[in-house]
Amino acid sequence: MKEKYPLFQVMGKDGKWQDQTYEKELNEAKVKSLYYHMLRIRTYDQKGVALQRQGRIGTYVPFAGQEAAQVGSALALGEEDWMFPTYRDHGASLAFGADLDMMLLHWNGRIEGCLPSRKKHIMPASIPIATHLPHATGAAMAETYKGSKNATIAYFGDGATSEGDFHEGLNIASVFKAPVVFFNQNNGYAISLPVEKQMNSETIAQKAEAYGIPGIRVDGMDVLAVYIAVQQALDKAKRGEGPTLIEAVTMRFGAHTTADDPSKYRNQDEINQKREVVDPLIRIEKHMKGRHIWDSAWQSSLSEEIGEELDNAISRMENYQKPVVSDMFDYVFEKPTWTIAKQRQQIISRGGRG
Ligand SMILES: Cc1ncc(C[n+]2csc(CCOP(=O)(O)OP(=O)(O)O)c2C)c(N)n1
Repeated sequence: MKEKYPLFQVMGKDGKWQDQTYEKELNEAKVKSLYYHMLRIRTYDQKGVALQRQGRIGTYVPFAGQEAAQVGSALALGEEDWMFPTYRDHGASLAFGADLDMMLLHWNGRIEGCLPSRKKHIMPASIPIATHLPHATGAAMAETYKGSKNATIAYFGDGATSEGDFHEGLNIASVFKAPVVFFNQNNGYAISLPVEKQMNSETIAQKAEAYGIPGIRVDGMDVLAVYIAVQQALDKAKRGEGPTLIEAVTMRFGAHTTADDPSKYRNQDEINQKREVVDPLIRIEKHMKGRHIWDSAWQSSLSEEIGEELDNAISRMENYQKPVVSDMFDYVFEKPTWTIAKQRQQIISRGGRG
């Protein structure tokens, strides 16, 4: 099956052109923008893990290693397209235009950070695995009924493809030719379960065959290839030619979440050695150097600007007004159940700010 679904690459592992067809489109400005967003979300992710370790935010979901997959896909979207992310795709959301302050408030456990994005069509991150795939199909169908040309992208992991909702989402999208791109990030693990134990399918892309839609396998460490593959799938969707399943083969460098200890199920030394070789930021840097569009002064000032932006946003998060305890209960159901109403009352009577 790997021969039938070859890995699409625009850059080789050494950063050199593998496929120069898209050279014009991947001009200096575009490549610099892809690099900027990857560096921004890498820095944000490092700070996220550090903040959690220092007890300054709650559980955090790292995505280091998946920056090319997340940025390449997000930057291929049109202004009015819809994004359905999971808990791990906050890098993609930020690259698409999610509000940084709200994102940090979300990780800080604040209700204000859970409100829908004001800037872009970004749905709240799905914590249940794959339940958002039928929703994404529905949103895509709604856009068609409205007569718009907006497409939808739905993110999910390798583990999600074992869920019933994956099947339902893809099948209905295929039957109704919904303008949706199913963007899988195969990072090799569903928490501690390696993909080889998750399924007997050699690839995830081949699962598209069951629904009669195209399946594409792309190197998820190659930001240029991801950008091109997603853009082509979105264009196809917008032409009314239906959905595509894309498998971006990638790697999660860190833990599943900060509540996970990956050393229990994989060899950290091996991972650390491997990440040096496959790091998507190093790959695009090599590519840019090869094209003589790398400028270390530009990179340093970018790095400084991003650090400052993040430090200021973190300080705003920490100086944000104190949380209201009843927020924990008020947004579960439209009308609280008696159990929730009782818990709310108990906390407030113990001195919580209601
Ligand atoms: C419906 C459902 N079942 C189980 C879980 C518990 N759970 C949280 S993350 C996870 C693994 C998901 O793996 P994958 O889809 O590969 O995505 P990744 O975390 O690697 O991005 C599971 C089983 C859940 N959140 N939702």
